[in-house]
Amino acid sequence: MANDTKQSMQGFGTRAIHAGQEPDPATGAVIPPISLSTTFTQPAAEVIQGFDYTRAGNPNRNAFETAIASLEGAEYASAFSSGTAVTSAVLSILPAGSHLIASDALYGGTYESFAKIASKHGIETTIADLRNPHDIAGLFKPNTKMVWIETPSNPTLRIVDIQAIAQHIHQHNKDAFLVVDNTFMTPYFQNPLQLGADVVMHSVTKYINGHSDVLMGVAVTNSPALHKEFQYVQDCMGGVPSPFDCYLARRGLMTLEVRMDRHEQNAIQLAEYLVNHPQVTAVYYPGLESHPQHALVRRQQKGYGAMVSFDIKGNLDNVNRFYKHLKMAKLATSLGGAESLVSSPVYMSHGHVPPALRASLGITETLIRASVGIENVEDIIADFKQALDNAYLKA
Ligand code: P1T
Repeated sequence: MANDTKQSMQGFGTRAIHAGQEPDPATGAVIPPISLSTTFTQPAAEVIQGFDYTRAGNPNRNAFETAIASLEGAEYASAFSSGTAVTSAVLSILPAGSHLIASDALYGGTYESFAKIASKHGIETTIADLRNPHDIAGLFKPNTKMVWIETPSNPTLRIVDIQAIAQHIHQHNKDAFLVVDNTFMTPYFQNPLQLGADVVMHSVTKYINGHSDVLMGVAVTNSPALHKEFQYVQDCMGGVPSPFDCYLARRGLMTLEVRMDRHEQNAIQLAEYLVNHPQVTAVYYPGLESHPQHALVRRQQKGYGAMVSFDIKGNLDNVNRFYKHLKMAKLATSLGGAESLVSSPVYMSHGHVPPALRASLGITETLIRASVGIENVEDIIADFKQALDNAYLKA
C-alpha cells in the first residue's frame, strides 16, 4: 500500500495514530471496523473498485500498511502472515542461482531460512561477521543479489553499520539490495531506509503489535520495483495476515511511541542493575557505554530498545533455578510484548543454529535473554534480584 505523503510531516506519535486510519465513511466510526469479507463486489467484469479479494488486499491490511510505511518514512509496505513469511517472500524474489550475504548474528529462524530452505532452491548464502563493514568488499560474487543484516542482533545485540554496508553495496554491486531486520528497534528507534537500506523488515509479532497476540510481518521499501514484487508474492504465494490481525497490529501502532519509551527506560535500569550484580558475568545492551559499538549505536539509532541479554555464573542448573524462582517474568519464546519475558536462546530462538556459530556469537548455556516489559521497573528489578539470589542457593 502506498503511503499518504500528506501526513509525512507530522510527528511520529501523530502518524502512529492517524496514518491510514480515517473514520469509516459508511457509519462515521472513528475506528474503522474489521472487514472480514473475503470478497468485494465489482461494478463490471474488468473493473475493481478498491478491493476484489482479500488475498490481494483488504481495508484493514491497507490501514496497517499505510501506517507502517509512514512511520518508516517510506512509500510502500507489504504485510505478511509472520516475520518469517517476509523472509520467505524476500527469498522468493531472488532469481534461481543467486548468492546472498548475511550477517552472522541473526534470529535463528532467519539463519535456517537461508541455510536450510533457500539452499534447497539453489540460493547460496555467505554468512559473515559484518561488524567491520569493509569486510563485505571481499564477499561479493557476480551473482550476489541481496545482503541481509539484523541490527541490533538477536540475542547478543551486535550492531552492523547500515550506512557503510549500503554504500559498499551501492558502489560495488549495483544489482544487490540491502534488507535490514529492524525488529528490535521498531521505526521509532531506527529508520534503515534513511541510512541507505532498500528494504526494512519487521516481525510485527514483537513490539509493533506489542501485545503477544498477533503473528505477522511486514516489508517496507521506497522501491516501486521491489514493492511490486512483494505485492505479487502476497497475492501469488498467499502468506498474508488476516483482517483481524491487521486490525490488532494497527491498534498496537497507536501506542508504539509511549510503549517504546517505557520499555527503554525499564531496560536501561535493569541493564545497569545487572552490570553490578556479582553473579552476572556479561551484560549485552546497546545503551551501556561499555557496549563495544556504543559510538555506532549513538550515531545510527535514536534509542537503545529493550532487549537485554546477560550471562550468569554457574551452569544450566543455575539458569533453570533462576527461571523457576521468577514470580512475574515468564520463560517463553518471543519478545516485545507488554509483559517481561526471559528465554534461553541456546535452546529456544537459536536452538537449530550450529553450535560453533552460536559460540562465536556469545550464545552460551548460561546466556539469558530478557525482553523487558512495561511493568513498573521496581517490580521487574525485584523479580530478577530474588530469582538471581535463589539461583545460587542449595536446593
Ligand atoms: O516469529 P516471526 O513473526 O515469524 O518473526 C521471525 C523473527 C524475525 N526477526 C527477528 C529479529 C526475530 O526475533 C524473529 C522472531 N523471534 C523470536 C520468536 C524469538 O523468540 O527470538
